[in-house]
Amino acid sequence: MLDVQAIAHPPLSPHVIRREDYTPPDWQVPEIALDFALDAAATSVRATLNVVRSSAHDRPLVLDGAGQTPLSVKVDGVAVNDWWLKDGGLVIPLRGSAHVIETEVEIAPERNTQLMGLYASGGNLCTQCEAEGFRRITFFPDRPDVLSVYKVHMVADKARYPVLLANGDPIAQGDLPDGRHWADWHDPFPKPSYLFALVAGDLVANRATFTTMSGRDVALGIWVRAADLAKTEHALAALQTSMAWDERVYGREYDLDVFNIVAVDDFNFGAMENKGLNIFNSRYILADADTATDYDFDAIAAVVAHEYFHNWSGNRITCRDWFQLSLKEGFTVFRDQGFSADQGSAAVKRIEDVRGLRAAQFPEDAGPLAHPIRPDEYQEISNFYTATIYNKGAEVIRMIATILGPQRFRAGTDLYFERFDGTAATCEDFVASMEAASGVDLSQFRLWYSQAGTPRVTASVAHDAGSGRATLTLSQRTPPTPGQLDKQPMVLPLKLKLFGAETAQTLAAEQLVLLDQPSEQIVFEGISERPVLSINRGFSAPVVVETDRSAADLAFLSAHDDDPFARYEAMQQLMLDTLVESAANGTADHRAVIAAIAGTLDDAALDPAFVAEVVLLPSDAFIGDQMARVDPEAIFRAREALRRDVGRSLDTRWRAAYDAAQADSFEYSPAAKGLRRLKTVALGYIAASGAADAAGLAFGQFEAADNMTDRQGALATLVSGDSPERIAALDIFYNRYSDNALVLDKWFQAQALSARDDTLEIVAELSRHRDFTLANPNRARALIGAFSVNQRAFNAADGAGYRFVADQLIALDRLNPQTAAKMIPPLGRWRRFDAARAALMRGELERIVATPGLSKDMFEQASKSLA
Ligand code: 0A1
Ligand code: ZN
Repeated sequence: MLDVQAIAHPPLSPHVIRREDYTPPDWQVPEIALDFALDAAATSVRATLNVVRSSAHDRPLVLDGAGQTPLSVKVDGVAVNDWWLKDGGLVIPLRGSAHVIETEVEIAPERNTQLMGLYASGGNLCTQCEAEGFRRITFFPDRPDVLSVYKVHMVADKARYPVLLANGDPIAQGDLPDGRHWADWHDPFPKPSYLFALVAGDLVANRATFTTMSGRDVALGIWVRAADLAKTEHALAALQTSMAWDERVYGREYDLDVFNIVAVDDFNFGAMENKGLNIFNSRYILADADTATDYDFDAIAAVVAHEYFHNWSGNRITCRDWFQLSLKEGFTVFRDQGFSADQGSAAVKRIEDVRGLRAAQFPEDAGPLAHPIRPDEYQEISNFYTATIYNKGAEVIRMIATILGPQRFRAGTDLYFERFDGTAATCEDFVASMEAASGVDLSQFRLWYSQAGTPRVTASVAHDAGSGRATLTLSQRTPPTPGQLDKQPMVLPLKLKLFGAETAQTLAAEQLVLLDQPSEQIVFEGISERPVLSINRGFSAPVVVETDRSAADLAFLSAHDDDPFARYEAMQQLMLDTLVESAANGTADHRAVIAAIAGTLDDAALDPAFVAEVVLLPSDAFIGDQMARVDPEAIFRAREALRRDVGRSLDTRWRAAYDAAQADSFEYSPAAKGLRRLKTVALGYIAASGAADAAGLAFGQFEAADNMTDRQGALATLVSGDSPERIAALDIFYNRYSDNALVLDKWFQAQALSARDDTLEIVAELSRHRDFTLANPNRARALIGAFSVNQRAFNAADGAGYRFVADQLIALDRLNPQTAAKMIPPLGRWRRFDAARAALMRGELERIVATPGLSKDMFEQASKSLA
């Protein structure tokens, strides 16, 4: 069903919001009382706002709104007619310095397909207010620097909605004679409207108690449908672990008596940190061995931790305006990365995070949608929940931590929390706290907040054997990005070390170099043998490093470097050099890669989880990122040829690794996860080798699996092939899980990511499947989102992949603009392709921009992608 509110603001004359135009709010709202008569078809919302004029001005009160008409407006208890609507908002002239404003509106949650504001999901009612959803519920100054204490009264049918939750603490509840019941909640912490939440539903809780560092008991509850209760243990354990971790690592204690999490099936993002009432996409809560992969388990713990950590980095200290989004998001991602690193292998976690950064953020920084982590302007803020704000933002915090060292960094975060608790702060406030606590001058470092684009560093070492002197020359350059043609040199913290090429001894111990000039030389004395450079160890700076290291030197580092990330990186570079050459020339010498992989597999001292990461070839997309022009077919052929060769040449080793990784029964532990990972990687190489028994082996794994990791790993191998086992596995999988939406998403996604020639036909067919719907964001992303990152199928030379995705996004935009707009970037990569593909991609973007009734979300993404 169409969402009438979506149509209320047609785009086409884009309204640009600029950071430099920030002015403090004219009116503050220290208190708000909300009264909801909840019903899916028609919910009445009465709001009572205590408003206070912020300074000596004569401007009226302007409350944001989106499509509602007030049923009544009262000022100080008296109904008034002197108000008007402007841009969806409510304008009320007021005389005094403080007033009580009452408004009443009616909204229709079941018609809200945008999933912003109050909406229905699976028969329950829930809210999503970040960034600007609260204005779809009631008239309010919907901006993060207006902090209010909220009282919420809810009334609803008791049979349909037996559970009524909101932020803060429960105050009272009771029954009404007409079959309805009511509940009152009160949140004592002033908060911005984007952190408001309520839930009404038929839910049950998995409960526990957490005792905080000062001895207070907090009642924890994870609320789900009764049938899902058994799948909440992992999330509940992760919540308790996160709470203890934040006390230990950052000294942060939880501050309310209850902490509730609700899982919902229809959600635009991953989860939301509403004060005391987190609302989650159910994929980041529900897990058991039969339905969730190890990746899912890890992601659940990371997202639970992320949202919990926001209680301090986001809620107690929020953002002054949305340009400061990375203040809470970059810092909180950095915090959740640290948490996850502490739960298992820190090395593997770092590799995964960097792989994610390179897959999502580097292309963004190199394309038409590039923006600094603190943007200067936006049309639709929902489009700025990006890998740049989140993941590059986290890398920027990580660099500060690296430059300051652990003690001074902790002193800096303590000072930040102390100085800005209870306020709406800026990125500048964070950096200034770091400087004040450490004495380190971060003036030039601040460029990381204002300059977009990924810096490129070149590094080369010249060695003079006679004098024993080695000279390292470093230089940096940041490519132009839209609106920023000239870049200044940044501060790049580069951890580096020199090894002896013959002896493998350390010639120069690890040091942290702060490269802050366009170029610099560092001289090492007493270097008696030819040095091999290990640089950007631990990925200490989020940059691209170009070196003149030979294949032999990279192979050497892949075997000897004592920094696990650098070791992985050397292998990646060796593979990339080989693949790029092969994609360009149609062939390359595979021997160095094969030998290096053999050496890694033979190294018994290595953690299997780490081995599994190191022996994986870079993705098609990342190979393309290294090339002046992306040729998806050539890349695919080069990668398949290398996979086949590695599979065949090391067949015995893959089978040995595969057999060694068998486990008696499922266990979720870092060691068991590592073995499962290596097992499926080995299976992939056995299949790539073309071995006659590969499909049988995969099908055997599929059938025997007592967990989703093994089952999905086998399915992923089978779906790219052409065996009878492929059809059988897809059928079995579908029938077994046809009533489990999260697992069906995996079924759709596996087929969308397939390397088969007919993937587009299969995906188009699946888009008409009775279980496919664009109305559920997880399902839309599983099929359309996954297909658009399938480099070969999406970039089919005739443009059919582009057309299919554009058709789907145009349809999705009518329901859910936020989710549709997030899937525009693959079409915006046209500059990286040949003229024919570029024209086809542009054609689809132009068609999208010309669509009548297009949302401003889509308009911003598509029009900027064309520029
Ligand atoms: N603050 C959340 C992300 C989030 C943003 C917007 C949303 O609107 C649909 C939902 C969630 C986080 O960082 O987890
Ligand atoms: Zn967040």
